Amino acid sequence: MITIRKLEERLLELFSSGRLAGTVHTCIGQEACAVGIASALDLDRDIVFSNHRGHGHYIAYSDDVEGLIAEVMGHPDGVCGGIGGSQHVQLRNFYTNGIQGAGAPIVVGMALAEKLKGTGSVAVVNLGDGTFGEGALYEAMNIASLWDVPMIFSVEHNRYAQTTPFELQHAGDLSGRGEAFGIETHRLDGMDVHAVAEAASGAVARARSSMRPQLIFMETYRFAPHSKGDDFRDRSEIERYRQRDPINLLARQAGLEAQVGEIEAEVKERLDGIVHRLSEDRP
Ligand SMILES: Cc1ncc(C[n+]2csc(CCOP(=O)(O)OP(=O)(O)O)c2C)c(N)n1
Ligand SMILES: [Mg+2]
Repeated sequence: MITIRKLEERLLELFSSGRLAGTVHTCIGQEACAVGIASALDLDRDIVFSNHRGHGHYIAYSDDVEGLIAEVMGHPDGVCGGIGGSQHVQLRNFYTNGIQGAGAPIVVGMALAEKLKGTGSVAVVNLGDGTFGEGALYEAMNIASLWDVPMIFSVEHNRYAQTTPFELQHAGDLSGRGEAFGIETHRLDGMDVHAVAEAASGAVARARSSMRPQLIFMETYRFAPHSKGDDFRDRSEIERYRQRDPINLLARQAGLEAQVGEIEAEVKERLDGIVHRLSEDRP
């Protein structure tokens, strides 16, 4: 989680100094969602299909910090040769797509293919609350449930789509949308990595054994702007959520508060080395 946090902060710095190609959407504040879900997967066979805010999902899946930074810098050592950028990252069974909701029907097909091949794989699609405005998501939920597809709808409810609060976009209860299609739903605190890991491990096991889709609905918050500077949220609201910082929460739970600084320093050294090498070696 600290690696993801520090990587995202570094990407924002690199963006400000004009060293990134394209855009970035950071997941600062949402690290527990990415790490908790990845901890429940069998990374040799399960599939992850991420969205525009996918750096944390990718690092939790691969720990490929260098491949991601290089990719976002447009460097040929990037995981996709520096031509995909932040929103088009692919490695082994990890994919991203920046079009909201596009991953959902694709994952239905991927997970169905795995079911037909008998591999026992489960596929996860990462979604934001704003993406509940996309019709393709409901078509995906319908077929996933109707055809018993072993997949997880992983929802990070950070309360906003860009700067629009969810209450101004959606009528009714977002967390119950999957249940309308008969999809078992797990609601939890997305700031608590243990809660996410526990719910995800149960949901993944159920999807694998019963072939029934599952929905994990995580209440979370993003501390940084949607992308770089576009933020109209109330400062006091951001401050309130910062009190529930998932890294501090985990450090407290684990009694590791004294070690956080040390881990941050190690991560910083790793990032410094990578950025230095990529900057020197720029083609
Ligand atoms: C189909 C489509 N429409 C609009 C956009 C532009 N866009 C990118 S992210 C975003 C908001 C997404 O909100 P949410 O699903 O809540 O995810 P979050 O950014 O909060 O993680 C929008 C409108 C897009 N990428 N795809
Ligand atoms: Mg959102």
